[in-house]
Amino acid sequence: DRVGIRRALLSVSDKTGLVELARELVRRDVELVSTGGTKKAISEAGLPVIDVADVTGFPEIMDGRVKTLHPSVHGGLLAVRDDPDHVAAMEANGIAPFDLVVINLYPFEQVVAAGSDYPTTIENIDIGGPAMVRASAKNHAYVTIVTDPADYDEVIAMLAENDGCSTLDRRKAFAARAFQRTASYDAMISAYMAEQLSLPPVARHHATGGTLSLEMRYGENPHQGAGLYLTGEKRPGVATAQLLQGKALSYNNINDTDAAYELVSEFDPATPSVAIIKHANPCGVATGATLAEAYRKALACDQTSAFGGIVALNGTLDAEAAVEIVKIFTEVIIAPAVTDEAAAIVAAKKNLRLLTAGALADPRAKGLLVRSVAGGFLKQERDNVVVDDLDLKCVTKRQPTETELADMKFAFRVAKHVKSNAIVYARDGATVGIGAGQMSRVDSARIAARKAEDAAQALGLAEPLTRGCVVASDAFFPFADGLLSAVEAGARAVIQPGGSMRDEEVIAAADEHGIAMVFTGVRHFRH
Ligand code: 93A
Repeated sequence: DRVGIRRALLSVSDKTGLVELARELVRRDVELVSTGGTKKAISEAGLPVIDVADVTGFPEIMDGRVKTLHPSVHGGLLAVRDDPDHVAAMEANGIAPFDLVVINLYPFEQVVAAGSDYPTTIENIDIGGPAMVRASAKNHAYVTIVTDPADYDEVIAMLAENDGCSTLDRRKAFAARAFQRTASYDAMISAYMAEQLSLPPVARHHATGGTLSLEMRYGENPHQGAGLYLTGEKRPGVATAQLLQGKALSYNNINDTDAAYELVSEFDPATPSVAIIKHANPCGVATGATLAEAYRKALACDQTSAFGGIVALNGTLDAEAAVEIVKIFTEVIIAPAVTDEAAAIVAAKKNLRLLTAGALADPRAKGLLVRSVAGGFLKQERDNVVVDDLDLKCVTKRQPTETELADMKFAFRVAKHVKSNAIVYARDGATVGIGAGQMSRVDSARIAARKAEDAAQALGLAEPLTRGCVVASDAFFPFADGLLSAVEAGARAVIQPGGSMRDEEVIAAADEHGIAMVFTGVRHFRH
C-alpha cells in the first residue's frame, strides 16, 4: 500500500505554502518538476526544480494554454506500475512516473467574483490543471494528488509517519477531495456560462456544485455532519459575510442568520429596520427612527422568543443599537457594516458572533433555491416579489387609511419570510404578533393573537397590541373563519393575496365588521 515519493509534479496558481512544501520534499530527496510560475517561485527559494518543458521537450505554448498537456506528463500520471505493458510503454517512450502531484487551479471563482470581463474570465478556465488532477486521482493506486494548500501539512505529516512514503488510505482520501474540487470547478464554470446566456436560474448550478467553505461540528443535531458550500453567487449574506468575532457559526446559526438577513434586506436602507429570528422564523420585526428604536420595538413583539436569537439590521450597527442588543443573550448579529464603537461594545460578549455582509441583498434579484428530497433535489427561483411593486386592490367598502396601508405593506413584507401558514399582526411599523408554520391558517391567527396578549402583559399594557392593528396573511383565507379570528383579535385592516373560491364570503365578512381589505394577487408560501 505504500509508495515511496521520489518524483513530484507541482503546478499551482495559489503559491501559498509552496516553498515550505518544496523545501520539505527536497530535504527528502524528491525530484521536483514544475510549470513556469511555480518553477520560478521554487528556484527563487534556492531549491532545485526541473522545468516541465525539459520533461516534455516542448516549450509552454499559446500563452500557457498548452504546457502540461503531453504524454510525458500524463503517461507519468496514469501508468499502472505493475502492468508489464504500461511499464514497457514508459520505457519505450522515456516516461518516468510521478508519485506526488500538487496542483491548484486557475482562480476562476475569484476572477468571476472580481467582476472581470468575459475574455479574462474565459482565459481563467484551467484545462491542463484539471486534466492532471483527474489523471492523478484516477491513478490513486500509486499517485498522491493534493489540490489545496490547506492539505500540505497533511502531506508532510504522512511522509514523516511513513518513512517518506504515501499510504493507500491517504491517497484515496486525497483523490476524493480532488474529484470534489474538479466537480465544483466545472459547476462554477457552467453556472457562469448560464448566467452569461441569461438562462433561467433553474438551469444554473447543481446542488452538488459549490466549494466547501466551512465544515461544521454538526448539522441541525449533534449526530448529523454538515458543511457550508459557496456557489459563487454574488449575493451579500451569511455565506460570504465576515465573522468579526465570536465562536464559529453552527448549521442552525447559518440557517437562521440567512433568514434574518434576507428579511431585513427587504427594507429600504433609509428606514432603520431590525429583524430578530428564532428557528428560521421572525419573532419580532420593526422599523424605527434609529436602529436602536427599531430593535426595541422588534424585541417588544416577543421578548421570550428573542432570547438566544439572531439579530439582523439593515444599516451600519452603531453604538446605540449595540448597547440595546447586548442587554439580552443573542447568538448572532449581522449587519451590512459596523462602527468601531459598536464593535467594541459587542466585543465585551466573547461568544456573540458579529457578522458584516458588506451590503444588503437585493430582494428583487433573481436567484436559485435548492432543497433535497429523497433521491433528488428541488430547484426553484427565489421569491423576488416585493410588495411595493404590486398592484394592491381594495376589495371592501372601507378603504384603508394611509397609516393602515403602510402597516399592511410592512406586514406583508414580513409575512413573506414567515413559514406558512403565516399570519402577521402589525402596527406602527412593528410586528405585534406572528403566527408561523401552522397547518391551519386559523391556528396561525390564534397563536399570533395569543402572542400579542403575552407581549402586552410583559410590557404591562392594559390591552393587547393587536387592538386596531393590521393583519397580513401569506396566502388567501380559504374561509371567513381565519379572517374573523383576526378581527376578533382586533385587526381593522387585512392584506392577503385573494383568489379563494370563497373570496365573496370573506369580503362580506370583512364588510360586515367595517374592515378594510386589500388583495395583492401574489402569494408568499414559504416552507
Ligand atoms: O492553461 S492550462 O489550461 N494548460 C496547461 O497545460 C496547464 N498546465 C498547468 N493550465 C495549466 N496549468 C495550470 O497552471 C495549473 O493548474 C496551475 O493553476 C497553473 C500554474 O501555472 P504557473 O506554474 O505558471 O504559475
